[in-house]
Amino acid sequence: MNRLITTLFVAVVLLVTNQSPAETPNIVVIMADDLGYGDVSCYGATALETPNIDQLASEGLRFTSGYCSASTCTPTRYSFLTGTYAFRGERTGIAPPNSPAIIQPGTETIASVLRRAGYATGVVGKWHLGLGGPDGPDWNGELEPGPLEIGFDTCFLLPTTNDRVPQVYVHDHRVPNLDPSDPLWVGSKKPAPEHPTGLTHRDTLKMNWSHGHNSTIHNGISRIGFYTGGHAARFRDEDLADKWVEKSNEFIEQHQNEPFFLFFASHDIHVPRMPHERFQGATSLGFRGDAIVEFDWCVGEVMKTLDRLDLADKTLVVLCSDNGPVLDDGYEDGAIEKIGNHRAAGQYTGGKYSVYEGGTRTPFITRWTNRIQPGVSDEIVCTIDLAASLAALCDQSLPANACLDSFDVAGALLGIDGASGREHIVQQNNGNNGTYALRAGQWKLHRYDKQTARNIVVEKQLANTEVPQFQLFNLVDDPSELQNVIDQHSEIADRLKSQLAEIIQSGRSRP
Ligand code: NG6
Ligand code: CA
Repeated sequence: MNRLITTLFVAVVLLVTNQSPAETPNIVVIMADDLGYGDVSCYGATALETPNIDQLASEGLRFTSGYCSASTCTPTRYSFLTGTYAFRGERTGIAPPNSPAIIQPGTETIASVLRRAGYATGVVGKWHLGLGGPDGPDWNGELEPGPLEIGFDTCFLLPTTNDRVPQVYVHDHRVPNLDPSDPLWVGSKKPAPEHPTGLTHRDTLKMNWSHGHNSTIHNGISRIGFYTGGHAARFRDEDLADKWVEKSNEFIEQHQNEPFFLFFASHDIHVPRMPHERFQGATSLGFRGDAIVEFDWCVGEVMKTLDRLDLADKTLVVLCSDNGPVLDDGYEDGAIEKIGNHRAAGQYTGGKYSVYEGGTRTPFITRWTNRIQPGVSDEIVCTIDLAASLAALCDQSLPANACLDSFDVAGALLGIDGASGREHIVQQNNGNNGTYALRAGQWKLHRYDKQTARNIVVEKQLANTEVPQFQLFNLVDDPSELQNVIDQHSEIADRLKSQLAEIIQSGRSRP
C-alpha cells in the first residue's frame, strides 16, 4: 500500500513538474564518517562554515529526524546496503583489518536492486565491510568477494578504516600499484621483534595516539594492526579526500548518459584526522574541524560536477553520516582541547558508540533540483530506508526475503505533501550485543541487556557505566534524554518493550 501511495505521489509530482514518468533520477549517496548532528552550519554549528552542505540543504530538504541505523560504522553500512538491521546478522560489529566479506554474495542490496533497474553502480571511499572469503582478504591476489559480488559494477576503496592497516586502495578486485617483489602482509601480531610501532617509536610520530592505535606506523601515524610491504601501493592520509573526489567525478562523467548510482563513502571526519595541508588550520577546532571543512569541499566538488554536466535536476543527492560524533577516538588531535562552545551532536546527548540520539540522529539532506521543494522535514527517515525507497522510485519490487527492515519512505524523502516517514526506528550501537533503543514518535526506550553502557559524554567516550536495563525518555519535552521517566510512564515503556522484542524476534520489521 505504502508503495502504491509513493508511486502515485511520484506520478503526480512528475505530472505537475511536467516530467516524463519514465524518468528516474541518478542517485548519489554521500555518507560522511562520524559527522555529528551539530557539526555543520545548516544544523546550527557556528564555530565553522560548511557552505556546500548548506547550499545542498537550501536547495533540498533538511531532515531534523534523519538517522543512521547504528552508532558505529560497520553496522550502519551493513544496514544501508542490505536494508536489514545489523543486529540480525553475524559479525556485523566494527570490522578488523583482515575481516572477510560480511555481506555474502547473493544478498540483495541497494546496489543489486538498482543494477537490476538498469543503473551503473559504483562505490568510492571507505568500505569497512570486509573483503574476501572465510580466510579474509588475499591482499596480493583477487580480493573477492567484495562490493562487485553484491551489486556494484565497480569500486575504488579504502578497504577498512584509515586508523586500521593497510593504507592502500582497492580498485575492483585488486590493490593497484602493488610491486610483486614487495608483497603486502597484514596481520594482528607483530611480524618481527624489531618492527617499529607506536609503542617503540612513539617519539617519531607526527600525531600521537591516545588509546589503542599503537601498532604499525605509516606516514608518521601508528595504526590498529600490523603490516609490511606494499610500499609502492601506499597512500598519504592527506591525499584521501582528493582521491575520492577524483574517482567520484570520474564515475559520474563516465556514466553521465545512463542512470547511475554512486555511493561516495567519505573517510572524513574519522580518525586519524589528517586533512590535506591546504585545509590544516582552516578552523579553530583543530584537525577535527578542518576535516569537516575538507568534507564540505568534497561535497561541493561533486555538486560542481553535477552542475557542469547538467545533471542536478536528473540526480537525487542524499547526504548522511554513518554515526554520530566522537572527539578523542584514539589520537591526540586537539579535538577535545579546541572544542570551545561547539556542540558536535547539537542538543543531543551521546554520540558514536551510544544509543542516545547523538549516536544516530545525524545530518540528513536530500536534494533533487526542481523536484524536491526546498524546506525542512521533521519526518523520521533512516539510511536503512534508502534500499526500499529507491527501489520504489525505480519501480523495482523487493523479494519478500530481502531488505527486511527497509521502509519505503520515498514520499518523505522527496518532501511530498502528506507523505510520512517511519513510525518507529530501532537504534543500536555495535554488532549484536544487546544494546538497543526504540524511537516511536515522541517516545524513546533504551534497552541495555548487559546493563552497562559507554559514558554518554562525547568527550569521555571510553568509560563504561552501569545503567538500568530499561530507560524511557520523552523526546518532545526532553530531546536531550536527561530525564528517565520510566517510573511515571510504565505502561508506555511496557508497550515499547514488547514492540522492540517483537521487532527483534520476528526477524523482520518490513511488512
Ligand atoms: C574502535 C577504535 C576507534 C575506531 C572505531 C571504529 C580503539 C581504542 N578504538 O575500536 O578508534 O576505529 O573502533 O570506528 O581502537 S567506526 O566509525 O569505523 O565504526
Ligand atoms: Ca563511523
